[in-house]
Amino acid sequence: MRYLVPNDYMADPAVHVFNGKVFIYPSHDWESDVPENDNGDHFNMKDYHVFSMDDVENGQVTDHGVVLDVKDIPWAGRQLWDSDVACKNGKYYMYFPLKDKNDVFRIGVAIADRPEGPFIPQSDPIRGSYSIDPAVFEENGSYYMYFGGLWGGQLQRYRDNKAQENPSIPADSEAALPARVAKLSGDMLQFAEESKPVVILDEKGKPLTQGDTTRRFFEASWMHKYNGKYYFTYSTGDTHFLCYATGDSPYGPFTYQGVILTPVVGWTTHHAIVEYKGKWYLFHHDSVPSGGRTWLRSLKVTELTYTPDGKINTINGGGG
Ligand code: FUB
Repeated sequence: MRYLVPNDYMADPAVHVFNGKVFIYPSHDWESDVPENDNGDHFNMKDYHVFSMDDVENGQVTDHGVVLDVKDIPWAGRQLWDSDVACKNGKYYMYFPLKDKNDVFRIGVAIADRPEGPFIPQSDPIRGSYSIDPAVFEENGSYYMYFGGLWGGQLQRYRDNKAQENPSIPADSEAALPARVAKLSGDMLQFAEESKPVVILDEKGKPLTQGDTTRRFFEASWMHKYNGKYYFTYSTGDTHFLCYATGDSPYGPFTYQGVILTPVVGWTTHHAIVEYKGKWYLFHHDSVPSGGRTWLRSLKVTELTYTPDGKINTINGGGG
């Protein structure tokens, strides 16, 4: 286990290997003095840095500085949350959730010529985008964006891509509100299709219910492929687990498999899973260095291992 940026607060890592190096795209936490609430107003981030390294376990971590600032985003309201970056034809596309001037989360795009940025934002968010935590997975030239997050992430304001007049979370006995997935357009700037639900089934083939709080989706989607299987990984939010579910297609359905990381110190838990130089790594965050302040989180990395039958060995997060 290693803290990666000990001199600043960084969270929500998205991680990719570009040009032979590991690039980390985190949220940039800071003390903005906004009081803590269930809406997540205290996560009041206003810019992004990019980090890179060529040795995960011991190498130097290079800070490429501020690569996108909220003041340069034409449609910005507030709160730059978890982003991700995808590469296509030598261009790098950063996808970021941000509240617009009406305090509604949308997903924006910013473009760079290099993985370390700087990223230039488009003038408007992706049409029809909503909620938070975009994560982009590429396969055979198709790019799939997973997104969504409950509570302050506003996913409960929508059903099947339509805004609800009276937002609500499903009853405990109903199917859980799922993350969403949509293929991106050829120019990487829009959705190519209506997003679809990322359904997670239990061991009997039934969708997890909303009341199944230690297993159902809350936020922080990530996708990776291992031995031909698609691993959809996510946070259970208010129960603080990172979990995984596997399937045979990027669209799912996925079957719940287990816990990747037990709770950390801090409320949120968020991650990326990446293979580099023959090993798999879990990048995540906790609030140990800030003394448990949930909005001041620190980036960590640890090795992630699989059993011979493709199960992920559970890692101890060290929290309560
Ligand atoms: O950083 C703000 C939010 O906290 C992220 O978007 C969530 O995934 C959680 O980590």
